Amino acid sequence: MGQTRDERHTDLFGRYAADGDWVDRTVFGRVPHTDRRGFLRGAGLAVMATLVGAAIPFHRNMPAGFIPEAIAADPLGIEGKDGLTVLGRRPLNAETPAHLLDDPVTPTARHFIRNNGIAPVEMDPTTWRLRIDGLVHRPMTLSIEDLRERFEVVTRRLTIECGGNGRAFFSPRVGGNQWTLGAVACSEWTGVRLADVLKAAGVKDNVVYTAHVGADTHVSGQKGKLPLSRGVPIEKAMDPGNLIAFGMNGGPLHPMNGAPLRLVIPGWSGSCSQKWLTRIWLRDVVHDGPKMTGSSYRVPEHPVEPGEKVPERSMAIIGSMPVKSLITTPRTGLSVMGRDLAVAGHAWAGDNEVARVDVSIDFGASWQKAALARPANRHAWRRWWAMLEFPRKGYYEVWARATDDTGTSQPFAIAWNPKGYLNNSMHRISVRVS
Ligand SMILES: Nc1nc2c(c(=O)[nH]1)N[C@H]1C(S)=C(S)[C@@H](COP(=O)(O)O)O[C@H]1N2
Ligand SMILES: [Mo]
Repeated sequence: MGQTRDERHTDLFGRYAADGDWVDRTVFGRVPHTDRRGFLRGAGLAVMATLVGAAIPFHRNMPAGFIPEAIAADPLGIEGKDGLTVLGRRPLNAETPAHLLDDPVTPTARHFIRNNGIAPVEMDPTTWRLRIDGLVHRPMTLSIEDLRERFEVVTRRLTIECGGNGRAFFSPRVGGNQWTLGAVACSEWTGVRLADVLKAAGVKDNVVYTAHVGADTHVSGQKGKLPLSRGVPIEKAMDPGNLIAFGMNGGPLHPMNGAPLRLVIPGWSGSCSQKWLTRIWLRDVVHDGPKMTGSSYRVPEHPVEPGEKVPERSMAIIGSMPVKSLITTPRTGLSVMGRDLAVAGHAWAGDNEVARVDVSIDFGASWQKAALARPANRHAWRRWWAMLEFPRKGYYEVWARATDDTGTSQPFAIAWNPKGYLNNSMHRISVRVS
């Protein structure tokens, strides 16, 4: 078992993602079922030396479980990803700093990673199978080749935002990954429409919900236990904007973004977009898989006091994500000479359309309308930009506020909720003018 993994995962982080226990055992000689770690040894020492780029003369002095600075200082260390900030390694979660999200189409290297479990080891597109079953007239098992041949292949720019993006700004603090701004991306996805596949399978009249299954495994290592299995109401599933995707930005999907096959359900919480997709089954009840029940991806039906305990029965499942924007140029903390500054970013609005974006340099006392590019297609984020003029030297903040086509704007302050979802409060950056 260790042998094949050895060959496949050439770096420590790839191995950690695939099998952290194996790494602990091999690199640090951890004593199973205890927290005690042994010493760097044999194969582990060789791996470590490769990673730091040289032999380690004093390796005997390294404390047990020790991660060398050269590795610790590496932001992610995963091939094909660049500039991401790591929030957790097991499961692996990493977000993108706002100023690195400036491209209209998010490069694969900059697409955030949100894993609830451990990515599968096997991601071979030639042997991958997708099962469509449950309440359908014609259950199907499809290869990626079948999908390409039997259905129209389309390419669309689709925004994916994690329901917990912005959680770090809640007060009082709530548990979970402390996402700041960067659990959002708009890559160009290629695949077939989920609706076309479901129509081919023949959705029965009594279907109310989809249920999505992926090939990732639970962090506990328990066999058959899914880390996450979410679904959407059948009406949302039949929206032609949803894709079963096998292509990302003109290439294959990145292993951490669900290779070789995933759902992209734009407009709704990223959790609906199952990665490493192996099965979609149709149900006559609201799906009750892991992360569908309890307080997961649910918010209070009525506003609550910050810190309040909210009973589960007063929590509703999150649907469309709220209107939001980012300032991606310039990065925060900039010092500028001269009085003019170009600012730009993106805006998106779940299943709604972005209607306008405004910017302020005087803490919201007055607003200036930003220019807004057309979206490439529905559910793509829209580029906005503005030219600012500062009246005199000093400290400024640039605030951006998007408004959707229902007239709803981003709030200044956040409506607190127990799990820290849907934080769409305005993004602001600081600028010093000299
Ligand atoms: N199989 C599987 N699919 C998954 C997840 C997961 O943990 N396992 N995480 C979901 C969540 S919560 C989000 S926000 C998106 C993130 O997609 P990304 O990691 O490609 O950015 O994937 C979703 N799909
Ligand atoms: Mo998420």
